[in-house]
Amino acid sequence: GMGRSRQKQLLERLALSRMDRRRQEKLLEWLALVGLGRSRQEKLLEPLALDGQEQAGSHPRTHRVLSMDATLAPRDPRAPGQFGHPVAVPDDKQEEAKSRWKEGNFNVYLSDLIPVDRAIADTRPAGCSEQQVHNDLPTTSIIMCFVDEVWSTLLRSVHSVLGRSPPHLVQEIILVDDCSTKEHLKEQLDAYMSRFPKVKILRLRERHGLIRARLAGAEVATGRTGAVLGPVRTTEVLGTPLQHGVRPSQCTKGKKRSWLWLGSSGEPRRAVAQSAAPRAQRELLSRAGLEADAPTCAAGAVLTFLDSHVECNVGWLEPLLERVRMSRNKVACPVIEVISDKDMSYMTVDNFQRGIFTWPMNFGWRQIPQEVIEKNKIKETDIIRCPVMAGGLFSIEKKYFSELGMYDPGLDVWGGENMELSFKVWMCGGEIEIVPCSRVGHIFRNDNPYSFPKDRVRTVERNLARVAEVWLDEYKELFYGHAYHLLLSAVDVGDLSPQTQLRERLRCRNFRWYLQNVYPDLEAPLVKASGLLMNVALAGCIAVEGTTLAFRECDANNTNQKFNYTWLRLVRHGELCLAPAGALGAVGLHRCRARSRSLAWLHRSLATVQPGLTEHLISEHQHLPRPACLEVDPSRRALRVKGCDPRNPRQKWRFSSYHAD
Ligand code: UD2
Ligand code: MN
Repeated sequence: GMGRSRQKQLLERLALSRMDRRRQEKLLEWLALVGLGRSRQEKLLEPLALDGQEQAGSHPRTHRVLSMDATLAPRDPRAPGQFGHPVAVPDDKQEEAKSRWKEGNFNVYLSDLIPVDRAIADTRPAGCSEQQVHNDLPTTSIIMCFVDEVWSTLLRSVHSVLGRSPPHLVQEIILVDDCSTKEHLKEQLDAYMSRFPKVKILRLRERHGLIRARLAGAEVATGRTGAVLGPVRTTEVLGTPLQHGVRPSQCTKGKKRSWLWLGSSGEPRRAVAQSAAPRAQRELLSRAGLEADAPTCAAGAVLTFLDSHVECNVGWLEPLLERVRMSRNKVACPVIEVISDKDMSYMTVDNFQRGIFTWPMNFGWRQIPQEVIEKNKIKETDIIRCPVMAGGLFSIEKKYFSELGMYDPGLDVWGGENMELSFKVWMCGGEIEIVPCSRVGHIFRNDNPYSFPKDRVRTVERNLARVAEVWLDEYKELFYGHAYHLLLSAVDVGDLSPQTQLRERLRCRNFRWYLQNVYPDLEAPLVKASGLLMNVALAGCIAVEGTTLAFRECDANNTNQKFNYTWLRLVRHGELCLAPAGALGAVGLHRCRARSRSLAWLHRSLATVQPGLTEHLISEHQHLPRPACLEVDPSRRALRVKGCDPRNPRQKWRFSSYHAD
C-alpha cells in the first residue's frame, strides 16, 4: 500500500497536470494495486508533472506515454516463459504436450506452465516511450470474444490488459462467451474474475460466431463520452493562426454535422453547418504540410476489440486512443506480434508492414518497399495507413462504429468481417491505421480450434460474397473470377438490401475510388484481356456483323472486331456474348448474363509443354456432349465449336492485350 502523505504528494503532482479528478484517482488506485516501488512510481508520473509545468495556457495538455507495466518486477523471474522467452517441453512430457495440442491448436501444455502475468520484452521501436499523448484521451471498453478458449491463455490476455493499461482509460473489460462448452469457462471463470471489478462476462445463450458476439459486446459497452472539448488547439496554417474547436454533441447528427469554430477564449466565432467543413479543414492543413493533428470532431467513448489469446505490450493503449482522439473516424490497430504456437515465445515482427488483400479477398501483410521508406524518410514509429485490417485487434469510436452500422449482422461466425469493416471505413470517410508504438502479441494458429456450426469454407465464402456484392461494384467480377466456383454454385448470400441502403445513406465513395486512393498497388484490371480476337496461324480476326459472327481480315480500327475477355469468362462485345448456338457446333451472339455456364469460355492452353500460353477457347455449354473448342471452320469464313485438339492451329486464339494471367 501507499502511505497517506505519499498519496497526497502524488495527488499534487497529478493535479498539476490538470488531469480530471476521476482519472487521477484511478491512476493512483492502479499504482497501489500493482505495488510498484517508490522510484518506479515517480518515473511513471514524471511525464505528467512535467507537462503541468511546461505547458500552461490554452493548449490541451499532453503527457509522455505512460509505461504502465505491472510485470516490471515479475513475481518469479525464473518461471518458464518469463520475459517472453521460449520454453521447451521436457522429454517426459512430450506425449502429454502432444495430446493437449488440439485443445487450442497450439502448445496448451506450455501455456499452462508459464505465468498468467508473465513479463514480456518491450518491443516498441525507439522513440515510442518519449511520444506525447493527450491527458484527455477518451476511455475505452475492451471487448474480447471467446469460444472454448484455453484457460491460461484467456487469463493471460486479461492480465496483460489489466497490467499494462492506464486504468483511467479502461472503462471495462467485456468478455463475451460465445456459448463455450468447456466447464472451466463457467463458474470457475466467474469466480476468478470477480476480484477484478472492471471485468464483466457476457454469456451468449447460443453460438453466434465471432462477428455477432462482438456486436453483442458493443451493445452492452458502457463507455462514457470523453470530456467536452473547449478550444482545442491553435495551429499555424500558412502563417495564419487557425483556432478550431468542436462540441462533441454536434458531431453526432448523422452525416450532416455542424461545426463550431471557437475563438481563442472559447466563444463561438462562426458556425459552419455542413459536412464539408472537416474535410476542407484537413485539406487546408495538408496543403500547409501539416497533418490535421487537432481533433476534427471530438471522440467519445471507444471500443477496443481483442482476441482471447493475446498479450498486450507496454504502452499499447494510449497510442491507439490518441489516434481516435485526433479524429473519430480513425480506426487504430496495433502491430500484431507473434506468440509462438510451439514454444510460447513472444516474437517481434518486421516493421513497415501494411495490411492488404489479394484476390479473392485473402488478407495478408505487405512490406512497404525499401526505396519508398528511404525516399519518404518513413520512421519506424510513423503511422501506417492500411487498405485493410487483420480484423482482430483495433480501437474504434463507439458512436462512429454504430454510425457505420457496426458489422453487417448477416455475416456468419468467422471471416470476411475485417474486409467489410475496412472497405466501409475507407469508402465512407474514415481511415484504417497501424500504430507502430502499440504492440500486441497474438497466438497464430494453423486451424480454428472450435467447430463451425456450418461448413467452414462455405461460411467464409458466403461472407466474402456478401462483402463483394455490397462494396465491390464492378470489381466484384475480380472476386468471382478468382473464386469462380462461387459464381456457378450460386451461393445464397441472403438479403443485402439493409447493407446497400446503409451505403447509400452514408453516401460512401465507390470501390474505384478506394483502389485509386487507398490501395493503388493492387492489380485490378476490370477485364482479363481485350482487343482483337485473332487466330495467328490464319492471320484473321473474329468480327461482329449485325447479329452474326464472321472470320475476317484483322482491322485494329474496326470496333466490330473488339472483344473483352472478362473475369466471368465471357467473350464480350458490348452487351453481346460469344456462345455456342446449339448442339451442331454453330457459334453466335447472345445477350450476356453474368452467371452462366453456357456463355463462359475457358481461355487456356491445351499443350502441356507450354502451360503459360493462353490460346484455346473452351466452352462447356450444356448442349455440347463434351467441352469443345472455338475454331475457324474449313471455309475460313465462319466459326464453330469442335472437339479440342491441341495441335489444330485453327483452334488457337489470342487477344491483342492481356491485363492479367
Ligand atoms: C483473424 C483475426 C480475428 C478475426 C478473424 C476472422 C487477428 C489477430 N485475428 O483470425 O480476430 O477477425 O480473422 O476474420 O487479426 N470466436 C468466437 N466465436 C466463434 C469463433 C471465434 O467468439 O464462433 C473468438 C475466438 O475465440 C477468438 C476470436 O473470436 O478470440 C477470433 O477468432 P480466431 O482467433 O480463431 O481468429 P484468427 O486469429 O484466426
Ligand atoms: Mn486469433
